[in-house]
Amino acid sequence: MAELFDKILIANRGEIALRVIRAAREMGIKTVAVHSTADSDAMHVRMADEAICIGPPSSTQSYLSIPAIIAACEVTGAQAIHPGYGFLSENQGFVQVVEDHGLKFIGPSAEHISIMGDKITAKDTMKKLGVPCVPGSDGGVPDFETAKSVSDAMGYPVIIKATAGGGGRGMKLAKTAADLEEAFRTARAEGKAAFGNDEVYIEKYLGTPRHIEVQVFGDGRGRAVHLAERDCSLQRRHQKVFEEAPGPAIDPETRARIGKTCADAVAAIGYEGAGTIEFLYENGEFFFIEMNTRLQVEHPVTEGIFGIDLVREQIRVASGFEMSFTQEDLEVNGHSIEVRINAEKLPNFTPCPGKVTAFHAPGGLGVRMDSALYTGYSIPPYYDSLIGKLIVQGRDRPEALSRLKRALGELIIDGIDTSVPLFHALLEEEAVLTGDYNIHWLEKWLEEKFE
Ligand code: MV4
Repeated sequence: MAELFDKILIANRGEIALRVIRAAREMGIKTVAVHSTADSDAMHVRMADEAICIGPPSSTQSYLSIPAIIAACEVTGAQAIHPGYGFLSENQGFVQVVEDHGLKFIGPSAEHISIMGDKITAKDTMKKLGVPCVPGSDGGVPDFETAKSVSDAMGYPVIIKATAGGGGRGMKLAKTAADLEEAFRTARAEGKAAFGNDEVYIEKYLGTPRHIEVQVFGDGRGRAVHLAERDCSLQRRHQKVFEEAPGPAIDPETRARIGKTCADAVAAIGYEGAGTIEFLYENGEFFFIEMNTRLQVEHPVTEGIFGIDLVREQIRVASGFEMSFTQEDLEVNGHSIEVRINAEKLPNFTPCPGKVTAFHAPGGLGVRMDSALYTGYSIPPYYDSLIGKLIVQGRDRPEALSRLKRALGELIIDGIDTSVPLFHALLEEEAVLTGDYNIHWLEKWLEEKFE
């Protein structure tokens, strides 16, 4: 008989730490926060049942310190660790250490993290599981001669990607054969310098795709479901700014088909917990690019359209329970949109930490504000600039959009600059109102608007 943990430790900070504490509390599970000396006054420290200081401000010496986090579990008697996103959430070495100490990592196995962390292995695995992939080299490309013959045969443009990269790091575009040598050599050099791995692979470059990602969830024992897709095409420098579910370009039949493909794939490998399968979507076709083996920042839009608590399910399966629903129970309801609120000054998105002199979260029907801000809080300069996520839910996309505009109008964050003005401006744009955008739309718009 499975039994829930009585105490879990959250190896993260900010809004995602609160997000995990909330799920745990509803399940009757006690929570331990960890924090750096810069975060003594942070909301996650106040909200958790217990808090432990694990080091100085620098992430490497605190939120990324494996020994400090393991010691905090031992001191408090926490039985499991939720990593949130970022920090140690996709670190297979950490998962191994956690397991070696008889603790449970709330997330997938070290092996699954490792398979998906290497982008060539990930693609090869997905291809064998019947997931449609971007055409390209089969595996790594060892030298320029191979790069040339693969690319010439496929046709240009092509993109060279570092196998240890991902999320836009270590990619080089070759528009024509003349650009190939330079792109190949720099991709390798950057892979070597950034990740200590110079292995690269080649893909056909897709010109104007959308970024569509399918949410999957597995119980670690061969059962898995999909929870439809999110369209996260509105990005700047590989940072998402506006995400929605379901995808405005995806019809129910397409959703069911790609969703089943993804669910079957993760079921086949015995995947545990939440995962995201990322695709480029162009001319009605999906092309796998990467899989993220963590809960993502934008998971609330999926929770919105299904009315399901993904963190609760993560904790359930980690403690050996079944998921609380099956695929048949899952039905898309309405439309959900998230905007990421960053402590940044436009037009250059310069990080802008400092004291929040007033904070008021919007409310009302269909409004969710996930944020660790409070009036009087000083945002430290050491961490990510995400300070909140405003998520709205409507019966359909137009209702979600008007609700978003209304909620943004209610939001008060005084004392610092934020990305809120960007969203007021975006909500005046025809392409945003119709959902007719691709991965390049936002950067082009910013260039024209601010340049
Ligand atoms: C691509 C691509 C076009 N063709 N691959 C960027 C992040 C990483 N996850 C994959 N990325 C891309 N891969 C092929 N074969 C264009 C991008 C890309 C992109 C993808 C998703 C969202 C925003 C993007 C912005 C620029 C480039």
